[in-house]
Amino acid sequence: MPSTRSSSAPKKQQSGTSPFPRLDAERKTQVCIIGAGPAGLTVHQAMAQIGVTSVVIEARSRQYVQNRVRAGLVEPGTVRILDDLGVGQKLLRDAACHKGLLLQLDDTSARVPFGDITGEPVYMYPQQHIVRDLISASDPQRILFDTEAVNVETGSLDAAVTVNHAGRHFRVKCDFIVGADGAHGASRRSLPDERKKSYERDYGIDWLGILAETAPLADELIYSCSARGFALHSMRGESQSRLYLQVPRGSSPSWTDDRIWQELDYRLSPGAARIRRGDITERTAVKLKAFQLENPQYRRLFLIGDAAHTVPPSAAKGLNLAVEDAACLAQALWAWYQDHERGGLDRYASKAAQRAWLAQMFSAEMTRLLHVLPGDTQFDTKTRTARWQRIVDNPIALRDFADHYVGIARR
Ligand code: RFL
Ligand code: PHB
Repeated sequence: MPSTRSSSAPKKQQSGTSPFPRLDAERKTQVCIIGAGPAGLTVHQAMAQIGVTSVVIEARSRQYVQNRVRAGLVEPGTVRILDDLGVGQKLLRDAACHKGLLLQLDDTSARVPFGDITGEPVYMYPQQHIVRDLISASDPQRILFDTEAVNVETGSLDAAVTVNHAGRHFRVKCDFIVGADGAHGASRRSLPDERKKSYERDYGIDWLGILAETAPLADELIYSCSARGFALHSMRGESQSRLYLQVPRGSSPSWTDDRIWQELDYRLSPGAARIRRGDITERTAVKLKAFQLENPQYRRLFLIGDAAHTVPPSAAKGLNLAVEDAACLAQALWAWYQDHERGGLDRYASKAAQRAWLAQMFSAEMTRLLHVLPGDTQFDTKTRTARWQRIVDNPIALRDFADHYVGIARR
């Protein structure tokens, strides 16, 4: 990010680009962002700081996006980006700082002191709080909630997004479109067939995640692989636990609360005491899949975050990549608006893809290391054990694991 708070002589906002006092006219903005998730809102905040007009189009309500339970683990690089944008204060005040994790395989466990190894901690702070912080920092008129992008057009000189607000359609003309609308959004769909080339891996299992009103049973995360599969112990503050179980594809609805607690006890023991049960206030089912577009740019459309790549949540990289993409694109847009320098925009796609592939690689490794996958044989069990032992015993392997976990391997 071009230290956006102090950037010299940014271009002033163009006149006549006020946000949409009436929704039925054709409107203009410099950058039209689709999606008010962490990726889109980070670009929006960065644009506001350099005096470039942007508008965010969000299909869901403000209430919905501010309460959507998802990520919790935030890398130090992400914290720095948010802090540079002036939205890191609450995170730095409220987040728990973690310097280690427990890796457990069957009945053996080892602590990975990634904080001591890398000099960097990770932060536990709910994704929906990052979303709230970013929304609170922006001009409310410039985020159009309950408004869906239905058509994305991009030429080589200009671009436009057609949106639907309460059944009325209108068109937003812009210089650039940022497709930050997640894995199922309109921007990925709008790519011409010849630009849709992508790479995928489906691990054939799901995660069932719960948020429970019970104190975490340890101060640090526990990643555990038992003969019956994976479990993760995480937390949201001092009185809520965030717990995940590997479950067969599509089976989440059939898991009763009682069965979830029993299975968590089994898979998280013996490295941890039994979990005190509490009310389950939220359940999430996630398919363990990876996806990446070959090229996240088409003319004046730039895809960022989950729209460009989704990673399985095993290594907690999705939110962090989303914010990183946003910062990288914001810097390129800044150079363009400042000096008409287009090198950054031209390089965005390959830089973002390269970083995302490193996160894909580590997420795939964590997924293999910690899950019993369909079709696994005793051979896979043995190689998993060998890999686990190598990370635990070998300082170079441990260092590499720690570098990827805290995100410095992508810098
Ligand atoms: P988002 O957050 O999905 O936001 C996209 C937004 O676009 C809107 N939208 C549209 N708006 C207008 N018009 C349309 N046509 C639209 N179509 C969609 C949507 O309503 C939405 O508001 O994408 P973004 O910003 O790229 O952010 C990505 C992250 O949300 C995601 O990668 C992370 O949550 C992944 N993830 C984790 N990442 C981490 O870095 N650390 C973690 O600890 C972590 N844990 C997780 C996770 C994801 C999980 N699930 C549920 C998939 C844990 C879980 C369980
Ligand atoms: C979470 O707290 O939601 C979380 C933490 C670590 C992961 C995935 C999810 O690897």
